[in-house]
Amino acid sequence: MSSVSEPGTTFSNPVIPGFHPDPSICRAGDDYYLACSSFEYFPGVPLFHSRDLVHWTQIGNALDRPSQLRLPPRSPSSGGVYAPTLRHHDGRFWLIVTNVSGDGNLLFTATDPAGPWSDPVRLPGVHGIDPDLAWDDDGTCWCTTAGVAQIRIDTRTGETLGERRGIWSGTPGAKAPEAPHLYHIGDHWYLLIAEGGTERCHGVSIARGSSPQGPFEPCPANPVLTHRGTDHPIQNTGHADLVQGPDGSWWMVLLGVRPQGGTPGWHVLGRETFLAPVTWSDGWPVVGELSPVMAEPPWPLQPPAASPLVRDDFDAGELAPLWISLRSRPAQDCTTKERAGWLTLRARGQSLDEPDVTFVGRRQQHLSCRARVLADPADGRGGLAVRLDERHHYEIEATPGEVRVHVRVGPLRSLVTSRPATGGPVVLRIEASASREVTDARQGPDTVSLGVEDAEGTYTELAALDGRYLSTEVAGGFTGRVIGMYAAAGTVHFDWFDYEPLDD
Ligand code: 6LW
Repeated sequence: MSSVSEPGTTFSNPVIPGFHPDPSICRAGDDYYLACSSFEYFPGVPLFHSRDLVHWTQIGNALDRPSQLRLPPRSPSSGGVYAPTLRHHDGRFWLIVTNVSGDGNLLFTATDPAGPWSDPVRLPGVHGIDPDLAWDDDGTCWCTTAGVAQIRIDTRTGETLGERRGIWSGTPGAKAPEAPHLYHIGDHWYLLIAEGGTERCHGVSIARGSSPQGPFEPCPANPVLTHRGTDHPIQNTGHADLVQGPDGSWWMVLLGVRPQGGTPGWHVLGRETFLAPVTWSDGWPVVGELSPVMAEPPWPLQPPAASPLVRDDFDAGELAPLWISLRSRPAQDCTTKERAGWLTLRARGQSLDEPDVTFVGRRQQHLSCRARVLADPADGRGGLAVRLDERHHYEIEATPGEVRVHVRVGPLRSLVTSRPATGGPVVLRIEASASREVTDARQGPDTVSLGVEDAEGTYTELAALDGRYLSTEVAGGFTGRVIGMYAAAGTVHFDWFDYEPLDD
């Protein structure tokens, strides 16, 4: 039973911090569910549950087996699984996504969003990304994709029915109409889209018509939401989805970023999920304030009973859903069954420069945080890393005789430092500390410290590195930092993993 807070306080945006982009939300009675894109990571499509739209708990990952998610070993970072749409219809949950590195558009269903989800219904006739699902009153299912184009589909067979038609090209002059979502609200069919691209020009626009096929009349106030520019604490706002709150009011989930280091700054946590209120005027949505601190909605909030654990001691048998790997997770490479209470990783690649190295990590969700592991390199080589992709990562690595810090930034790879080790288990630490104050970027308000702890817990820093090189502005792509454990030779065992926020 979760606690209930008094109305009249505030909540913090993002409601799902860390790399959780392209949110899609649905309501089933008093419960809300939300899905995000996941790109090269496996399992894919994290699923969250909430009762108040503010507090979200991850309940699983929709695509948790190879028959659902095939990511070729050499598929590019920020490839893989693009934006989902999650809907509740006809007593079931429906999820449609695009695997741009494999099977294209795929449709899944579940009776319980925590899983298991079905194997995919392939949609070879649906072209484009950002697929949406909407059902007409007669049960016809319309699949709308970026562009914005639409086609009818048979949800049982994946067959397309009829022709693919362009239904709206967005605001004249605005690029990349994408992330379409269709809603039947009152007498209108509303078509919500993102446009301007997912960077600093991102925005949300809407049009309406009397049929799901259009024609659609654009809202005179488009874009109904944008933070275009570089002077807002939340930027790149777009890729939204609408939902009604418990009291019938309307709300929008969307992606945004929180740059640091001045203007235009850089962001390291990826595109995060934010919540904004929506009212209606003349049959058009009006998006309310979107800021880091928000007046709470007019219903009691229900924070989860237990705050997220700092320590995962791998005693639970199955890995928690927040743990993600690169492209696949073969049981022989990643198991908690070999050494009771330990996570054993068996190397699959030679370094984090390789796209399918054995890696188990979690999204960095706080600008300032501390990650620690007790690693036993046994006969191998591995450790603790913070990565954006194969070309942008920092790691502290243990072997039986040495601890070393490696960095990879674009074309540059370097062994920063090393020191002898006595062998056996060693506590490795990565500490990210950044400030949101607008400071001179040359002061490097974003430092990543890597080091070791002795038996008494005394920390020895081996390297303090500039964190801006692990930002999306440097690396590009659609993800954000992930901090995790890896094995790059032989077998490495991990007794526990601590993740501790050091900011609010
Ligand atoms: C997503 C699309 C987009 O599918 O980026 O920039 C893709 N826009 O809406 C990945 O997030």
